[in-house]
Amino acid sequence: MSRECREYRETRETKIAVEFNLDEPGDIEISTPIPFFNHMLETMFLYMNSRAKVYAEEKKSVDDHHIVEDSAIVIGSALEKCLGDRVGIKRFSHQIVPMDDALVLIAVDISGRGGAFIDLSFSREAIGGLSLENVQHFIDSLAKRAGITIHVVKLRGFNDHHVVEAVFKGLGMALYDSTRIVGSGVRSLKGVLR
Ligand SMILES: [Mn+2]
Repeated sequence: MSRECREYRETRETKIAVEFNLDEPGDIEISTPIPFFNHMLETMFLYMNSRAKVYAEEKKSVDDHHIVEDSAIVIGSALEKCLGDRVGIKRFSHQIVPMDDALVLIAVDISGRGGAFIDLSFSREAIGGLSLENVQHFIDSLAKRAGITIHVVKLRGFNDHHVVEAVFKGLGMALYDSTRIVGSGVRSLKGVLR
């Protein structure tokens, strides 16, 4: 089985095309106007063991907000569709990810009720064109659209690049792990996960 996730969305502000595969690693091509965001998306998909293509274009140049938000919406929507009825998935995963001085905890539940609970603090305003407030906004928009509960806690770290990179690595690893097929039924007493 190979779960292929695809989505395209165009608004007056952006044009975003996303494809990735939950079961096949491979080439990762990321193209957005934000250098550090490219680096983080590449990191996330690498640790998701997913080949991926993300193309994001801003139709009206404003700042990094629309690209980050809309990319998260499109990735989240592709993931939601490709998980379908969530039959057989492991559902939960938690990761504690070190990157030198940085140590970050990520916990996900593919619950069908999307929400993000994030405890991150930074000393810098932005890195490589990415406002650091948009790290939280990316995770929040992805969680809501994909119907996934995501907790992120910075345990320690003084280098903001390391902290953010540990977050995206952990997110990739948690999304990989929680989407593994471990059974044949829906892993919920309620019987549904959407
Ligand atoms: Mn880096």
